[in-house]
Amino acid sequence: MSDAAVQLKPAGETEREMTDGFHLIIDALKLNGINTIYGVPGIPITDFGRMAQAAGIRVISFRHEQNAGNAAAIAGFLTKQPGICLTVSAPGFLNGLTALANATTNCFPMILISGSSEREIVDLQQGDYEEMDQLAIAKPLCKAAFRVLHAADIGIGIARAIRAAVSGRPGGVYLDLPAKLFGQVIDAERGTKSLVKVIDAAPAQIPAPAAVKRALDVLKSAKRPLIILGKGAAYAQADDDIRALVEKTGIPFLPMSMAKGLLPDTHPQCAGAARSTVLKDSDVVMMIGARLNWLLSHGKGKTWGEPHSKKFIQIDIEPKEMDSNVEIAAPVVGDIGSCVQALLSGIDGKWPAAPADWVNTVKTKKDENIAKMAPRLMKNTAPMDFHGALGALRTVIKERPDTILVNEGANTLDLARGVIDIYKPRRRLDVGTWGVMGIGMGFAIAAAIETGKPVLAVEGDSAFGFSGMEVETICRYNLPVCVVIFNNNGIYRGTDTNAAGGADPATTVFVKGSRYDKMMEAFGGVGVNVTTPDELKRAVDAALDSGKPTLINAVIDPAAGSESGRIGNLNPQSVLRKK
Ligand SMILES: Cc1ncc(C[n+]2csc(CCOP(=O)(O)OP(=O)(O)O)c2C)c(N)n1
Ligand SMILES: [Mg+2]
Repeated sequence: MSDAAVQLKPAGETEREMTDGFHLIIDALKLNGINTIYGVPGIPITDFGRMAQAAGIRVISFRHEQNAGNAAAIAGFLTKQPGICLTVSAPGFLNGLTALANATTNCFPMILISGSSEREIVDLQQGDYEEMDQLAIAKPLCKAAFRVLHAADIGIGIARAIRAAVSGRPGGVYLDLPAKLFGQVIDAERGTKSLVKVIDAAPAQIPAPAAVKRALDVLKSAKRPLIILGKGAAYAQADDDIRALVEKTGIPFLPMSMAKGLLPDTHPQCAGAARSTVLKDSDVVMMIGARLNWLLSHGKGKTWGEPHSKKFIQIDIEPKEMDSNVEIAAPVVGDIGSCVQALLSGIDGKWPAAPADWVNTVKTKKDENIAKMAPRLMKNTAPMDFHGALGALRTVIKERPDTILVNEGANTLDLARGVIDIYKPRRRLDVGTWGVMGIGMGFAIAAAIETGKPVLAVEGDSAFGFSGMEVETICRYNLPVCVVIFNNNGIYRGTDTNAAGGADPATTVFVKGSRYDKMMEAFGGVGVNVTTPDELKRAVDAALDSGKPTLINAVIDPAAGSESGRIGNLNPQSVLRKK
């Protein structure tokens, strides 16, 4: 008998134990091991949040649903269980929807659960409170969308949502729960029986032996092989096997942003610092959980050297990913853990060592680039430039490799990605496939909650603004999060001027000399203003030692950044631009 059941005594009937939608949803989530909800309260889900908390689920209340949604999404990435975001109807739902779409794009398993208004009124468009046909709107933006109308279907509805989120290629799922459902009463025994425990939510998908053999043959034939690790590889939690595959083959590897740390960036085979060389000059490229999208220049063009000069091996759970941009010579379709295991079993003592001339070429280039960068990272000037400040943070992470780094911005993102070495899997969380601003505080909060590890969020001043109010949430839950704001007075730079010469500032600049640290102090956290790399390092060390919510305003030279960081080439140009 469910402890959540309520006692009702309908007139003229013998006493029956009853339950309702509120309790069944909670029971269904708990039955499936879901113990955290990220959300914002309001009609019709306020009481649900209270009851979930009372029932032992951790309910983390945010200041804006997009941040709660981003938290849920990254919780999904870190745990391989769907992260849950809970919102109110129409506007709350829409606020959460950006995060749901972003989760789907990045293949993070997440379920957006939104309360919704009266179906009968919504469907006749009679103007209900927060009226919106949410299911129809969510559908094209996520992997699957479901609505539950009857309390007896809650078990199945939640089971479908969980399975859709984590099986195959993970993604976002929308679950629509109309207000009326929460209060619907049914017999408790029937309710309990209706719940579904999802067995093997993400079944292994074993690659075909012929596909594995084809891949090994192509790999063996390579003269200049390269392995690219994507965030799918980080998600898979097949860390030991991936490392073994890379090390047994001796092939240089290039980690995509969120795959950094699967093997340490300081690993002798890491080609991160020789990126352009390995992309251009390799002849066989094996991608593990990485897609040939814009982040890899679609697998063609100048970045990739001579046209048709390469053979691609691609490991992905989604068959449709193959040939998405260029021909894939050896597609291996299956879950990454199973695929890597299968490849490993074909790599025996007779496997040829990676060609020495290629390995040496990559090493020479990499050493050259690292040496070029080194002096820039040691500059201890005020105001700081990006490299000087990042040099300090690079040492922090080297000394504290367990820390989870969250990172967003333009220059702040692109330069930190290159400068800060990551040593362990899933310790770098960032803007992902879309390069979206606003993930910062949501990711930082969920990272702290899901892992219990210290979090360092390195934020452009613009990037931070998208989720900045959540510093109150960080203080409220007393999370070990240290936010560092690279304050260069604006987007890309703080030096632009209004070409019309009027009183309005330029479109990319902010209030000069802002003190973001005072925001943290407003909520009882620690705020620090720093102007040199030494001060920055001391302040971050103190924050991570104390575990206290801290925000460090790091004053960066407003002229130091470049337009759009490293991707300025994507800006369209007016041919009519006046001098
Ligand atoms: C949701 C969203 N809106 C707008 C953008 C465009 N955008 C890209 S980077 C950026 C902010 C860059 O400024 P900042 O975070 O201060 O980084 P900086 O280059 O100054 O270090 C913006 C607004 C985006 N990527 N995502
Ligand atoms: Mg900035």
